[in-house]
Amino acid sequence: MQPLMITAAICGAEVFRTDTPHVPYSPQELAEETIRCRNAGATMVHLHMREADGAPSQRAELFAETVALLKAAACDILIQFSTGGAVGMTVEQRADALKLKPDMATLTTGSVNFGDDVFLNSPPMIRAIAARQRQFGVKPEFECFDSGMVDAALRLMKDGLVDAPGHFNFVLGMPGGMGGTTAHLDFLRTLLPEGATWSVAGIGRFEMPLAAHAIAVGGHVRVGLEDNLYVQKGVLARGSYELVAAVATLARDAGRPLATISQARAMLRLA
Ligand code: KMH
Ligand code: ZN
Repeated sequence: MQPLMITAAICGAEVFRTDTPHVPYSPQELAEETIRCRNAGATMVHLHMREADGAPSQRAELFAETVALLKAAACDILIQFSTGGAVGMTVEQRADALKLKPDMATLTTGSVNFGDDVFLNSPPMIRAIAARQRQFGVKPEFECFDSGMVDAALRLMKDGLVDAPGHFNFVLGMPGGMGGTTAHLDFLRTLLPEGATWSVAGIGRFEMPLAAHAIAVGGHVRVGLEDNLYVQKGVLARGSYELVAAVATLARDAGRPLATISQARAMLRLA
């Protein structure tokens, strides 16, 4: 079994200080939280940005500042930018920061009801983001909220718009998307091409059970305040690092070693 990669999704676009005081907003706070997650065992950080008042943002200047702080602190972690941003953002807003050439960036391969909203990803929008990722040599992580999104990613491969076999992240248990049981995850795994890597991000109460299942069956795991605020029922996590630490403990108990950064680069076929 491959060593385990843990992605820390540290702020997202939908979690605010009114939900938890522990969500980072500024580049300084994002960098400090990333370092705590790295120290707890994270291999990759999934980044969204926030303006000073907490408003979701995809401004390249904020991404650049956060990356510069991580580099200055010699934090050796893979950096993944969101291209999902927040519901309602344009493709131009969502994809601008790809010019900074992060290690990876997300690519959601379909539209999905997102709470009471719609997270819109029409085929032309998906192709435009994929093309910009290819332009800057940024590897996509296929963000799949439903099984049809796996099929859509495979179609992009067939059409030569993205490279096979790819890395997939299954986001499960969000109202409007695919459910968060191990049966849902096990079905999705059957759809992947030979050699693909995958992780799972369980939303809310699905986070840790799906993490434990992924550890057992050879997948990888994403956790963090973007997906779940609680480290135990009713107990707010003091940061995404506590959720990363909980996954690291599950992995240790299961006898699954954590990936080094160079192992993660090799598994993900990053340069
Ligand atoms: N905030 C959601 C609308 C991604 O990062 O690529 C989209 C999202 C997915 O979080
Ligand atoms: Zn995200």
